[in-house]
Amino acid sequence: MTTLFLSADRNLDDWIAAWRETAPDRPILVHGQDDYDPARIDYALTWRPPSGVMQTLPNLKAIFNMGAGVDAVVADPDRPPVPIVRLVDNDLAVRMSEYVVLQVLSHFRQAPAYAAQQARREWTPHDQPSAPSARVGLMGYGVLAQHCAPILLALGFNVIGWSRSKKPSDITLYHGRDGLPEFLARTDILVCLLPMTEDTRGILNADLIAQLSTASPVGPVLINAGRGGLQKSDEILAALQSGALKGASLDVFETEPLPADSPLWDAPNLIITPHVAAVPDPAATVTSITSRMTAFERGDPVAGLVDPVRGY
Ligand code: NDP
Ligand code: OXD
Repeated sequence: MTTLFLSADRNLDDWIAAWRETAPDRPILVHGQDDYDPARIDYALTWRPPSGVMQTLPNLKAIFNMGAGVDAVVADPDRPPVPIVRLVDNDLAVRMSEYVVLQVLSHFRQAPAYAAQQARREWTPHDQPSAPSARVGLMGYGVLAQHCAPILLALGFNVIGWSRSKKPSDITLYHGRDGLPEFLARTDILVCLLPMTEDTRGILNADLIAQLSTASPVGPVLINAGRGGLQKSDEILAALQSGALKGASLDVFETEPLPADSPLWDAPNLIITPHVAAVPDPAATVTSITSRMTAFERGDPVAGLVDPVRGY
């Protein structure tokens, strides 16, 4: 079974090395580097695949994505109608939890304010609420958010979630558009871990921000590690400037890299990171991908199978 590495913009060197080390019995070819016969390709291993290539692979059996978000794969209208498998991996979940906890604590412990004071050599303590008084709302309660929740709970935060469907959960979980207003009204620090779909595009906007709780002295805060297309950047910028948002962390942007002339770079209390919330480690990740290829070949259940209608 031959796998074609297919990415428009990811440096694949580490992935290729990890693959050759971990799965020497599974041949790989790299689009853009190797000459190959399209009829030989059984699997595509994708990250933001260049459009038009997958449709040239007549014997493609499945698409395995190098990331959890498959929006760039689903967006290719000409891809063959084969199963898409997204990345579900413990290493990725741990990394996302690190990012989320770092950002929640940064805003909760008023790190941007103290950093600004330090630059001015200013010594001014601010009142610090206790963690149980702050409510963290996990928007999108999937694999990654469910890994974050117990860590935030262990720190003492109140944690609630919002998902598309109703499902059993250890935390209070709201669902669907009907459940959104109550979820937002009970959220001081919003963490968005939604996938990018037609339903979620632009959901992080002024209207949503206006519905967040203003009860906590450290909120409302918005953290987005999902996808840039979920956010209306100009509305987030305006909310930061007006104080409607006390702080924000954005890891993802509609245009990446974020252009140097974007006004977001100068927004108050905004922490910008360059889409690094959870970057999969190839060595750790190749095994989880190849083991799911094996499950797929045996006809066993495959974790991370994407529903092409839902788009995630
Ligand atoms: P999952 O598919 O496991 O979880 C997605 C969650 O979002 C589910 O709870 C789902 O609801 C919910 N959801 C989807 N659509 C809607 C909707 N219309 N309304 C309400 N809830 C909705 O994904 P992961 O947790 O694995 O990953 C989440 C996203 O994080 C990825 O899609 C990717 O975009 C992003 N990501 C970003 C990274 C970074 O470095 N910045 C790294 C890795 C991922 P339900 O449970 O009902 O299905
Ligand atoms: C992902 C990402 O979707 O890295 O995994 O953004």
